[in-house]
Amino acid sequence: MTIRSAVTVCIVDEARQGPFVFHDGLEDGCRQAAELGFDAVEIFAPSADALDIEATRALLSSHGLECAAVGTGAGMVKHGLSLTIADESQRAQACNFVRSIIEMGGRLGAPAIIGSMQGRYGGEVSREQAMAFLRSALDELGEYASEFDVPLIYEPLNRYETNLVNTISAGVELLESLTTDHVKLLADIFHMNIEETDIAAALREHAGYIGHIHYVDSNRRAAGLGHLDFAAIAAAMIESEYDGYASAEAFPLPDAHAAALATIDSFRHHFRK
Ligand code: LER
Ligand code: MN
Repeated sequence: MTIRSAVTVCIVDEARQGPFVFHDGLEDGCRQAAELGFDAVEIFAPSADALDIEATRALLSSHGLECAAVGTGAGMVKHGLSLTIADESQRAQACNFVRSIIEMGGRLGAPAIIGSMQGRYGGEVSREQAMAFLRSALDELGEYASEFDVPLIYEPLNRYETNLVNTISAGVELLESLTTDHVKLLADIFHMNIEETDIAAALREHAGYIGHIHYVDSNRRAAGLGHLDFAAIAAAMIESEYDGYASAEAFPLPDAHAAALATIDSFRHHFRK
């Protein structure tokens, strides 16, 4: 059983204000992550073409880093797409965008994350219809991910970002309704702080379904810079034998270096004692 540390690197211009620690290019992010002793980086890229896979592998290995995961949110942020959008051809485009990111991640040994690309129901699309679109996309994309020997990571989001799946238990219900078993959940502690009754209890109860964790505090600052009880959260992760990354998807506050440093300090304090 191992819990490994990761930190986010965003190279999407449109997401400069987003909750990612490093925003100054992949080389800079990898150098700083390695200097601080992280095991991995999580990469948020504008498209699959934006990364030269061989060069990225070389960069990661020169720093002794793994790729923890890759984000698909640029499909929403840059192109306004989602897997539950009413228009069939736009849904197909969304699916193709995610497929391309799954392939990019797969070639780096990393799973892709479906977060904001799940979209939301409303207007012409009923809740039932949106959930049917989402299930069909996750079934197809989960099977595609398995071709690269990685899971697909699905992330419940708080109520202000989606009206589809807000809690880990609702995520488990969704996974149980799929035909593929290659989809795992992302437990984002920031979203959980808004939606769960008890964060540590939810992590314990649904441990078998959780494949990735966004390790971040109540205010979306680095762990330790908000008001969450990370001793209880870490104990739940350790005792439920979580085997995956604790990845800092946090705002670069007060600056990127300080956010990364606070994260790795919290990580070492709770997981490497
Ligand atoms: C969005 O709020 C989020 O948490 C990301 O990980 C998913 O796009
Ligand atoms: Mn997240």
